Amino acid sequence: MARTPASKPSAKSRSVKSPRASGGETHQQVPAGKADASAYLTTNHGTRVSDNQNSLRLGTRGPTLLEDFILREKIFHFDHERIPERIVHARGSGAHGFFECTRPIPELTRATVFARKGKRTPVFCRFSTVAGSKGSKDTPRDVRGFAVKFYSDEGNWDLVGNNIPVFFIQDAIKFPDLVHSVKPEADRGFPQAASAHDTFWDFVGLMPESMHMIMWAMSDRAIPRSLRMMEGFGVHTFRFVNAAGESRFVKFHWRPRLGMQSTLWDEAVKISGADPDYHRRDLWEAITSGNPPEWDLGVQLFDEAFADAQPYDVLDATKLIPEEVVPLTIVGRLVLDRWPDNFFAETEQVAFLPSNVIPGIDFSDDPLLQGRLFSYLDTQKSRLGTANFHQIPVNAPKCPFQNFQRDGMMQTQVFKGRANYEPNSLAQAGEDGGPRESPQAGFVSAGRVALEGNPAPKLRIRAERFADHYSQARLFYRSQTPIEQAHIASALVFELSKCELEHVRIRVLASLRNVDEGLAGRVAKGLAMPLPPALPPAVPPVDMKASPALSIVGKMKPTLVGRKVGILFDEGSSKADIDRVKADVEAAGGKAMLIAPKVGGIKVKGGTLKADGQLAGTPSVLFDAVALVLTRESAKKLSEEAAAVDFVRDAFGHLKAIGCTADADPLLSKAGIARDEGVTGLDKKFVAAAGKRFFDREPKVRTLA
Ligand code: HDE
Repeated sequence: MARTPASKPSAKSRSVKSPRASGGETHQQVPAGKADASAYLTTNHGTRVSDNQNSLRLGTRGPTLLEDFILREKIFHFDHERIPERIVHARGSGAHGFFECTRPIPELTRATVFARKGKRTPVFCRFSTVAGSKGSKDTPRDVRGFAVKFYSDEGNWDLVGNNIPVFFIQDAIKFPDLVHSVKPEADRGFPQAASAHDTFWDFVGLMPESMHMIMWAMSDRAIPRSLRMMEGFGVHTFRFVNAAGESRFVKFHWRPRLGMQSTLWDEAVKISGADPDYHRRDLWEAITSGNPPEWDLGVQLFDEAFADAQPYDVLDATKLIPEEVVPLTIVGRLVLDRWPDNFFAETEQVAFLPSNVIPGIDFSDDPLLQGRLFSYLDTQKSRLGTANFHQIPVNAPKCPFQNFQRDGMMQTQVFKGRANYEPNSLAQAGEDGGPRESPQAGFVSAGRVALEGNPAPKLRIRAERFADHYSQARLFYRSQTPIEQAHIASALVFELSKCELEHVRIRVLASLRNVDEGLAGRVAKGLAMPLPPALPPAVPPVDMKASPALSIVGKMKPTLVGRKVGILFDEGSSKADIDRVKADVEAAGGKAMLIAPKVGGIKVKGGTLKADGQLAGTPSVLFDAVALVLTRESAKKLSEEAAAVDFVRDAFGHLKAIGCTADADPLLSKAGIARDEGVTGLDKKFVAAAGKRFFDREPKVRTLA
């Protein structure tokens, strides 16, 4: 096993003395004879280091000696600190927590995770964007990964899903094409973390099956306000299998307890400049301040007869089953309450495998899922460098695991005895014979038995029932509120405007006509292009009953819980007003942050006040609502300050509540703000407004398609 430090050294044993040496450099040293062994700086092989500031050289000014094994080991290790980033989902944030079963379902699945009420299973969860590199921003328009590793007592179960319930493609063989098309273009190396470019939309136009997912990706779902305010989905149809071996289809849904919320596009763009780590910081702040985010886990259950009766194929990952047709049963809750100790060791090295299932959970024949069962194991070898990546603590099961696999790079397990094969009869000689298979307790694939006597032919063919590419795209679009439809249309106009190849835009417009004529018309108008003839659909779309659950607006909660309010003040502001707004916000469950032109301490009426953020570096996009506690003089002064004018103009443009008194008028008028119901006083009305977005304001601040 890898050696971990035995115990944390006490602060006392860590005490250092810091003499300065002849070259003026500082040496931090262990006091002679006082410390325990863990206080000493050593090489990776345990040799204590005498000087961590100077390499070994010939004389005082001569060349560095090759003999210096301490220098070489340190630089060698540093040179290899980076590992290949994930090919997709490179940028992510993770957290530990637990899953608690709230409704046992042993009749449906023998997975022990769902065995009894109150049972807790530790988890590690990683959220991610898809297209951007590891160092890219948190708020591009993109799908978000939502991957959960359940460390169950019968092995690890990884539910590796997204925040959108459908996918771009139906067959795994198209995945490299999809990803190549959305990544920075091959010849120029840009754009980073963006789908708004030729090659992506070229691919989309030629792949009508992507159109349902495109509706979701162009909707506000793709610009979430917080990782804590988005839904998650297993996407594929899976199977539950009970102890009697009976199986049912299941789809998994995560529902955020804070409700859903998104940013506006303009806001998301600005946040990426103001705080590229916006979502990571938000998750970190929530967890480290004792407000663990929570989701409910819902399952949709159905059988073969239901599947056969649907006009689409439940094995087609571009389709969903409206929850109005098959309602969700809530079976548990996910709580993320512990930030990782080390980002690299845990969040970067965590390896999710859709092939990680446990008895009680099984795959369906969804061709996308089937391809994923290969891909993830394969990619971990190239990313983590060894077939032993499962031994890294964040990946290792928390239940006992043993088999006859041996050796390989970075083997950390020290196996005893000679049983590395079976069958063996070493036990007869009193030796340990090792573990054995178990037909009763082991994983048995559901439904495989029936196929054995009657193997189906192997074909490279797609089932005809996969052919309807538009009905659900239409369902999604038509289930949105008017403002959400306008956002989808505007997002399409924005993205297609970035496409330089005109024929790419034309084909997408032609495809959109099959989704909704109104939408296609709006996008064409927004591009100032004529509508081309519709693409001939493989199967004519049908109208499905609208599903209000697909819209976000209805799922927003008018609450300050999990939200942040920025309180802008300056010289002469009333401390009493600031304290009151802050207390009101906190009483409503929100977090308040004080913003001022300078952070160190400003004279206000009633004392001196330090700010949490400097105005120029803390724009209003980082808040859900803002309060302006200003005197008329400071409002006048700040109206000459671009950061202050933007602070107010953006809050208004992003449809947020603004609390202020009439003294703030000079700043409001410089920002061109016409008061509406979202602009309140500094009283309780502000707190009530602060949990909302004022969508009615939007047509007044920007033209939507
Ligand atoms: Fe992934 N995907 N994917 N994917 N995916 C990866 O695995 C792949 C798909 C998803 O936080 C990779 O460890 C193929 C659907 C998440 O570490 C890679 C196909 C869904 C994450 C890979 C898909 C996902 C990944 C890259 C088409 C939603 C991040 C690094 C069949 C249900 C997990 C890695 C984390 C990561 C392959 C499609 C979700 C290359 C071949 C559909 C959340 O193996």
